[in-house]
Amino acid sequence: MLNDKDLRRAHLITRGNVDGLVCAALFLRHDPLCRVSFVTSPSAASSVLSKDSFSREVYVADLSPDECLLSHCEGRNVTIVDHHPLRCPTDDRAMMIIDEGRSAASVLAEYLGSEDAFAPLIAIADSVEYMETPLMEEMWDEHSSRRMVKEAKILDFSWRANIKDDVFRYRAALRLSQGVWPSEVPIIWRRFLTVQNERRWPRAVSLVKDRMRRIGDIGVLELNGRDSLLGFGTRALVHVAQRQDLGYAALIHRREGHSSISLRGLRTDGLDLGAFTDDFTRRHGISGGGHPNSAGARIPLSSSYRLIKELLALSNP
Ligand SMILES: [Mn+2]
Repeated sequence: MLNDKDLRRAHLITRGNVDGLVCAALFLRHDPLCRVSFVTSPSAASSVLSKDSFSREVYVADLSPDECLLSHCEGRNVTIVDHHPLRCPTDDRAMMIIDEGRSAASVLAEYLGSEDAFAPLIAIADSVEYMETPLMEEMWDEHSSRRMVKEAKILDFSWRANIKDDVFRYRAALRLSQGVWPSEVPIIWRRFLTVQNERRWPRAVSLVKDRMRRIGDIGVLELNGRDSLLGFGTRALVHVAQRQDLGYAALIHRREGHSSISLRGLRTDGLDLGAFTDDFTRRHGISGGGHPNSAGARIPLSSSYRLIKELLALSNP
């Protein structure tokens, strides 16, 4: 007889990139029945959390908690696992497991006590997050850097084939939770081949090279409406800006009614972009925030130039 009661106790809310996919795989290993939601920002996580009144435990991984997210944690059993420095490290509304200098997947793995079989996947998450950890070095030695770089690329390209496809993300994470390599999972391999055969990465990079403007120390790329970087968004912009020795990268995507902004800091001694975005959106709307070297915002269409101007003034004192 079928039991139609929802027996899933835990709900993981995480990002849909490599770090989030590895978090999902680790969590599914730990609790194969868990529910998984993929989101792109802390505010999207808050909205998912506010709609879930059934899960007994909620884990939020790879999303830095803001006031809105914390307000939805009140009175619930929520654990936040992240790897970005926190502006308010203690808050009794949620349990916080925060550690810097490695991927969120690595922090989650330690918390859950993951098996050694997952070490390569965790090292892949560290590398895609640009975190050079001892585990990464160990795995690069053990399995050769050629293999590790290739596996990281396979996983990173696969989800970019269709950035909206969370069913793919769930299936991919479920297969990875068996402790296999990305290249051993047929659905991941096929999506990787699509992105590879369509030459999306080199096309995204050349699009950025054509359209990026240098404003002082900032590489600025403006996109309109349906323009896209073939799934590679800020990754392609950062790649080009870094090679031109710029300090910051700013992606401005004008959509209907607002601009979506992504900012990346490319030097370790740069401005705190999370604090900058937080302050800017407080004054000019609509919402935003993030980490010292990675932040995002939704702002009114008319504020884009002001944002770049302020960033320029602060970064070039
Ligand atoms: Mn991350």
